Amino acid sequence: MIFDLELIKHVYTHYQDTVNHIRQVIGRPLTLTEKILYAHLAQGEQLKDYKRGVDYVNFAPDRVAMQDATAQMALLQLMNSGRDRVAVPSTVHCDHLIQAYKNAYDDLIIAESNNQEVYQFLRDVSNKYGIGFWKPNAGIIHQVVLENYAFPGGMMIGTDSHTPNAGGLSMIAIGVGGADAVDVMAGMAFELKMPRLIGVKLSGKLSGWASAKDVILKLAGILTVKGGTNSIIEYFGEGTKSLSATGKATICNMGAEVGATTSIFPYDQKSADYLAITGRQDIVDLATKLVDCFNPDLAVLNEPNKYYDQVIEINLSELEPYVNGPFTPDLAYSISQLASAVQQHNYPNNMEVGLIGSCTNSSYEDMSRAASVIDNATKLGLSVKAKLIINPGSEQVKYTALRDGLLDTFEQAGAVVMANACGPCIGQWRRDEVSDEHYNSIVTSFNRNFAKRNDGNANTNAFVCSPEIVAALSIAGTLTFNPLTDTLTNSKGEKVKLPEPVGDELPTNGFAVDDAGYIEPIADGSQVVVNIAQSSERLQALSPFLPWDGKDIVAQPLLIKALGKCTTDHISMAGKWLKYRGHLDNISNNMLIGAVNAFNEQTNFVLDAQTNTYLAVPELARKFKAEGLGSIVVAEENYGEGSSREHAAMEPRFLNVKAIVVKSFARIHETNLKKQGMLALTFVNKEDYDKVQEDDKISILGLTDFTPGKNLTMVLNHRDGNVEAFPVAHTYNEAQISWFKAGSALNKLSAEFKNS
Ligand code: MIC
Ligand code: SF4
Repeated sequence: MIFDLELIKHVYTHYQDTVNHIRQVIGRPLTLTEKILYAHLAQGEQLKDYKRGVDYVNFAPDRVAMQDATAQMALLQLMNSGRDRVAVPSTVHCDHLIQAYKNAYDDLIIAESNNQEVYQFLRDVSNKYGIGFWKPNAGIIHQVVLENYAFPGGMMIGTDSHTPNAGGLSMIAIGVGGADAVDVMAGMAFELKMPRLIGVKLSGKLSGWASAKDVILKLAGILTVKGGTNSIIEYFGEGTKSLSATGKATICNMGAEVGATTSIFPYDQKSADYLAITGRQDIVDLATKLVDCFNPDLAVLNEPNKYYDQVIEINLSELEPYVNGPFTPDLAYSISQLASAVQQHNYPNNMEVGLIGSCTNSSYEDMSRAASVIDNATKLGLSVKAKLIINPGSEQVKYTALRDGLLDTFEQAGAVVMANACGPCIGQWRRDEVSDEHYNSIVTSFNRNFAKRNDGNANTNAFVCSPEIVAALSIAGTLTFNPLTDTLTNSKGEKVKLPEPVGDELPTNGFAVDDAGYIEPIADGSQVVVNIAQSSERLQALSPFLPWDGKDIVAQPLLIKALGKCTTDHISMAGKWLKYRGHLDNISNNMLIGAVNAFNEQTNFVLDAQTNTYLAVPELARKFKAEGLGSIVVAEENYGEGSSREHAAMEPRFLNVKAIVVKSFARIHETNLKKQGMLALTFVNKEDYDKVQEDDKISILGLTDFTPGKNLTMVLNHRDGNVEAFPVAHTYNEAQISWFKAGSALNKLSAEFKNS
């Protein structure tokens, strides 16, 4: 079955004319990104050459996808929006809430029982509002979207930061918070700052141990975790043509790790092959006629420096495998540098667990190449030293890999195959065998490796790499092993070298699946009643946030001044907290518990200056709230990096934090804060961060004249009586200021629906 075929036909009908028109109006050759973005301008939005990195533009995405951990909050907001049916095709995917423990079968039974209430809620709301529902074990959102919904030249948003995965099939796919998704599902536009364009020219061809993943691991080292902020990465050049569609998706997926708004590849034969084998020949027939629309103009290819804001070149023929980490995905070591880095930094060399899967690397090709490494090792008399865990990306990949014997290869070598779900990638991993003091290394084919992310242990050093390198390092059981050059000793005492991985990009016998796990919403959901039990620990109906009181923020205490990296995993941890994603009050108990207090370098231990005692961050915030006080959060660079989870913005809003003042923000998080009616501000002079003291009373002045482009003033009243004042900047436009005044974007939206 092809989803949305009518919609896609509709999108394609005038595509060529639209692109011609855009080129004419803009008056220059177009990049691929520009073709798709401008073809999706919202109704009423003027077609003109928008200033990249400056202008806010309204778009009309074709579809929305949500995963279960973010869908709960998104759908709770949708229920308050005043709308009764989604305006664009939307789906919910149950992938984040299944804990990996024993094996796929047992874990699924436990997940279905533990999460019954949440799954039922998601299903009911999906039925009511006409949303497609992918049940638990159907697969990870981005893999399922790639297999079923992504189409060249389309535009989608998804409540997950790795939504850009669909860029592998030439779709502009952007990760957003739930509030953005609600706008689009409610029939409103999606607002985005016109992104800058980073062109990445790929030449040459991959060979040997190098894989698509290594392109983005290398790029992460070049761009760092904030180098892609407010940018779209567009890949071009001869090298793109040799990469499989799923390999391209891997690269686009992990563009999230450099902060990119999204990433995209041009449409080519590999895209067509993938669409065809996943049952979408009709789309190929249509898209093939529009190849020019789904590729950059020739003039752009000839003079990329003229059309992209930055151009980076990567020669695939010279690419080495990379292993990035620990604790940040941009610490890139090529495999030949890794051994000395391990020694120099004292990373635990004993590699204890290898994990293959996640939305980044769980395609058939990934499984097949990793299985070839294991198979070769077995034939050479080598065993797998580390524990090996596999999470297939979708039921379709799993079913096909099982049919083709790939899963047998893993299992015979001692690997455990878990559910088709996120599992250990998001801390849904019951790793009973190690304590939290245990200093150890793991390698994963995932995309992120922030502290505590996988097993909740701050002493676990997680490294990310390709599935084939995970397999090789798992066989060796050490980080310092370089499969390109080193040998291992087999059961007979012989020194053997692992042959290079080989694999099938696509299954020779096609994909197969018994039950892919999709449930169509009922035609008329108006009678569906969505129940939220008053006593529920997991779900809580949302009460609208209060509107702004019309006053400046005066003399509020500091809640925490965070030191160093403060990702959404630090602000609103996942793992065991995922179960509260539908209950704002309960999940607020994890607010900023992972952030490091700049004054004592401890986590979740902040000064209550009134009583001179130290409390947990949420506890102190609740105390202030109970006393009718607000508070201020101060932090450093790229605050809110990582996930799209809007809980990281809603929790401070709920606990009465008045402003988040940082050196810089990650894109999705900054928008999430604005949407929830929070103040997201940046230091004009980054050194002003140093002036903030633990027992300060902080004011934010200028709100009565809150205007786009005009700085506000932050005043620090130090305990010794000294006062320091300095400017703080913001990026709010008129509409966003109106959200702040209304208390949240949702308040504004529902008021508009009531009045219409
Ligand atoms: C992640 O990889 O961090 C997540 C969990 O998929 C998040 C979404 C979430 O927090 O639910 C993301 O990437 O947006
Ligand atoms: Fe799931 Fe991990 Fe992908 Fe996030 S990054 S969607 S947790 S597999």
